Amino acid sequence: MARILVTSALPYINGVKHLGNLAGSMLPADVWSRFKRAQGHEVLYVCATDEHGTPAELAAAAAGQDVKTYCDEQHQVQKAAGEAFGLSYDVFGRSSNAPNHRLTQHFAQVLEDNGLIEERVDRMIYSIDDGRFLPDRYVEGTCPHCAYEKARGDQCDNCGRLLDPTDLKDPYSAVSGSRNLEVRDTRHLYLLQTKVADRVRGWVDDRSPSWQPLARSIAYKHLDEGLIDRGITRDLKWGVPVVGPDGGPRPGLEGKVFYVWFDAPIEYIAATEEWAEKSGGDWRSWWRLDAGAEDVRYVQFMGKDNVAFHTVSFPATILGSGEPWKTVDQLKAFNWLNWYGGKFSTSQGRGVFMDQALELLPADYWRWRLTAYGPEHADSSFTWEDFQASTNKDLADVLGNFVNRIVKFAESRFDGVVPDGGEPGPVEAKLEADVTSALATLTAEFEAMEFRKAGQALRALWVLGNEYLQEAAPWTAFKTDRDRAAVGVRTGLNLVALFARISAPVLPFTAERIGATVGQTDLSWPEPGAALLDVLPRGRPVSAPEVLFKKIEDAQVAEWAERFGGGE
Ligand code: B3M
Ligand code: ZN
Repeated sequence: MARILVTSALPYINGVKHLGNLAGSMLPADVWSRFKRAQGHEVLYVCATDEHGTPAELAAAAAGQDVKTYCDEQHQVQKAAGEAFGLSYDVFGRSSNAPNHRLTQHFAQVLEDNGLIEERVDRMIYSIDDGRFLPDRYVEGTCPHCAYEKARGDQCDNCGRLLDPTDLKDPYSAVSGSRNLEVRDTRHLYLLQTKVADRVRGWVDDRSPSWQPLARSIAYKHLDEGLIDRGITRDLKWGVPVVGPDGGPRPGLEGKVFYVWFDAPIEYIAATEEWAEKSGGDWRSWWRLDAGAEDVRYVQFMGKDNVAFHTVSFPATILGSGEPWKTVDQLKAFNWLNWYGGKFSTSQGRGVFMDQALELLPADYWRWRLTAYGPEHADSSFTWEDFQASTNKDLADVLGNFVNRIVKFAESRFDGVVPDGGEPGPVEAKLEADVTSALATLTAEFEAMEFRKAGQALRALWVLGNEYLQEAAPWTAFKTDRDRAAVGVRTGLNLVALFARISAPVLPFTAERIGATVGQTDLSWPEPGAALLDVLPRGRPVSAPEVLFKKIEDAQVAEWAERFGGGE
């Protein structure tokens, strides 16, 4: 029994997330958490809405709401969408809640006590027409590196580089579009990352050997480019206020707040505090090395654009504090899910969003597609045609058909119970060997967080079931050798129970329904070497499911392509 802390990148509050966000962080975090829980480990999966910064302010303004009201509403909307997708987080916190305010201010204070924070007068873009400074996403313009014309002040969506608003060429205000901008002086806090760069590199050297190449290469790319001192405060109203040592306004920085990327990762810890407040759990035992967290394994899931913040910036905060905080052990990064050839976009409403997806089909259809064919080691595209294929060929034809066929046959020919009689023969012995080895592969792929490979290994097990039925053909045997047919049906029903257990991390809703057909409510992960094909008690009633997966018709594909756009 291990203690495993799982976090997925915290979704910005600015609207329901699209399938790309889901596929690259929350969904794999959920699948893996479910896998680990099913093995009997103690898992704490922490997520939250990331509610500060320019994304929140801009989205609230676009919705015509004040930021607080907007965040209150959108938090509930995202929480509901996540739950409807089966995301099994133990807590879905809010970075705007009190624990994160306290903890963010605490980190800033200890960093300052350690000589790692400095006040500097900055030259920042000020919009004369808007009457305000334009930090981060408030300003857009042309990327100095790749010439993309809609780069945002904090990061270029095209080349992924982190930017400073003053880097942009031909900048304009994202609020008003005004180009009537000037550079003005404003005072800010800087985190002296140059002073902790060696420590951060040492930490990455220590941790990254077990990371996959994507995360490791991004981390070193940023380290090799050289860490620079980083402004960690902003001229915004909404956020964690900058305070002095006494907790009151800090002279010279009144009315300023911390930068969203400074407080957001701290929310991983603060959300755990929120969890503790509700559950009576001990958040320190997950996060403080001096309170039991040495034996915690900490795994983070995120899209590749977030890796630099998690491998360099956040560690700079944590290591710079000099306090005994738990840092990430395993970091699993994902590439982009594209919408046909192009990008999903929240701001432009391009693609399918979590709430819309569930209006079309149940969560498990999407969970399968996005896990087994997700953007794992390379960017991948979502298309309606591929979605139709994976649903019809994998879920309906292979898994759904198998379960339906064997349970129906048990109903019609064996009084709707797990039949007694007969002895397993060579066909069953071969099946047992094949299943055991395929299950070992599946377990190893999940263990290694290789989700696409795990998906294929899972499908391979479902296929073994179909092949077995083909060969054992209990419907034919039934006419001449009832015992032989009984063995075939019994073995098939045991496979149904097994499929419920091994499909549960990816298909939690359907797995329960599949399990219910043969009375298998225990969906724990099978132990290696355990007997698998003759464990259901003989005589136990079984009952065929309602259709498990409906095929997607060509007409639906045409309708959705029309409604959501497609390969334009
Ligand atoms: N909200 C960015 C994103 O959703 C950001 C992640 C924060 S993780 C601490 O891509
Ligand atoms: Zn760029």
